[in-house]
Amino acid sequence: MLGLKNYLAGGLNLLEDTIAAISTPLGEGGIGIVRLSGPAAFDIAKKIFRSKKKEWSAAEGHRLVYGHILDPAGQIVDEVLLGYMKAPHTYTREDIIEINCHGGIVPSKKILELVLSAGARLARPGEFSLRAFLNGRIDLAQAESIIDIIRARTETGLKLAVAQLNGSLSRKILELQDRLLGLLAQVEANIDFPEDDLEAATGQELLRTVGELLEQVEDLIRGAQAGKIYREGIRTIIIGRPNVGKSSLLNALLRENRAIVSDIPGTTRDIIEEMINIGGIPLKIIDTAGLHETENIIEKIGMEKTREMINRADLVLVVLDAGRELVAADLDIIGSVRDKKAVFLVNKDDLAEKKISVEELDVLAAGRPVLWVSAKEETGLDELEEKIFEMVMGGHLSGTDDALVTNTRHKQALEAAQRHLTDAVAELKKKVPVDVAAIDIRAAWEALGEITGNTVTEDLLDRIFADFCIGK
Ligand SMILES: Nc1nc2c(ncn2[C@@H]2O[C@H](COP(=O)(O)OP(=O)(O)OP(=O)(O)O)[C@@H](O)[C@H]2O)c(=O)[nH]1
Ligand SMILES: [Mg+2]
Repeated sequence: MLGLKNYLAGGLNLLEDTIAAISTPLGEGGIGIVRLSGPAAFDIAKKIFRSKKKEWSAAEGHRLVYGHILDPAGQIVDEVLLGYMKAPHTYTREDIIEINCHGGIVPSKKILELVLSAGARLARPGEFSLRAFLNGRIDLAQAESIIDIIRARTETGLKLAVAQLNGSLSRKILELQDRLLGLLAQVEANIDFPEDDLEAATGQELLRTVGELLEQVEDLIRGAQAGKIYREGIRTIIIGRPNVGKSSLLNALLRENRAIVSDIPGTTRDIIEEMINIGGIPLKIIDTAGLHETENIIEKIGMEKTREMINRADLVLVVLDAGRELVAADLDIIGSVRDKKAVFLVNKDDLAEKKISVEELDVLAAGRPVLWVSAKEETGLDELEEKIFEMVMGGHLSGTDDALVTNTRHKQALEAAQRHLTDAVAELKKKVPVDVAAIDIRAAWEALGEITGNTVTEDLLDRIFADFCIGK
């Protein structure tokens, strides 16, 4: 809360001036939108907009008017639809004007220039959303979910972000904070009437409630792993000797011919990255150059890159060729993923003659799954997708809980709260005076407040909103 006051006192007149930005991507499209928010939004629009019919009045609010944007010389700049929304029922809770012009770089830039010379200030990235937050329309977790909605890569990611925008996480956090505050009030009361048996009784009750709240915090942390996966996805790398069918496998999973496939070993030289969706998880799938002994300098560079990528991958798909016996290069590759989450794929399962020993491979896989697939015939791929989902989500999935924590910042705040509550439990068990434990309870309350923004600092706000796009 102290942070917010600083923010407002920061000399930026944050909420007093009227901000403007182009809210649509710069490029050619059907419509471009220049958006204004702030007390002078209507006055500024009046200076540059003429409607054909009657005068439009701000008092009506939430209307679209047809008309033209004119430059100071009275020349028509573009034909537009102007949307005006009266505070407080708007995105920022301020007066908002949205000028819908023809989608193109020049019209929207020209209109933005006119708006700025008529008295608006260029908005910083995320400043519309920052105002929505500062004006109390949304809390911080909700503001952050807006970026997640924009950046969602699968429907599940979108669903989680929308739930967060609707306040699913915020409600849970506020409930936890409320109960912590209740405990602090109890401790206060205790200090005023410091009778021994009352203190002991309070200590017992605190211990029980703090323990319960700690469990709830830990539940949220457990869900965060799954949430992070839905939001950020999984880096998956396909590796194997040349010609085993790595690129064919990528194409089969993508269901399109993305990578060049040929029977010449060494076909793939560059790293190819694509996104696929497995049960709502965005998978960044990376095809690589075949790994083998070579003197070819270009191939060597490709392989060096592959080795780096293996280290950074969350999951490795090791591809083997059913028609060829395992050789030293295969064993090297298998050795290089000793400590990684991996699936072993014996490709070309359609070949009549199999040269790979199931038993030998089972030993080498060391408990990790071995699947027989054919990229050519597209068999075994459903099992592969199921296996990947299971490996990635196994142990992390807490049902389809709406209030899944997806954001690393939120997870860190929860972990801080967890540490403080754990300390409080330890102290209460040692029967320290309750006001000592109260210090940790208060710290946990503050840590949780960073999620919704009721105990947030200016730095944090800067960091969060800088991550937004301009015009949002
Ligand atoms: N029979 C059969 N042939 C396959 C299968 N998958 C791939 N191939 C063939 O194997 C050859 C090599 O396929 P690629 O996908 O280019 O192999 P790669 O592992 O990407 O090879 P490099 O990029 O050279 O490392 C091609 O001739 C493919 O048609 C399969 O499931 N069955
Ligand atoms: Mg290839």
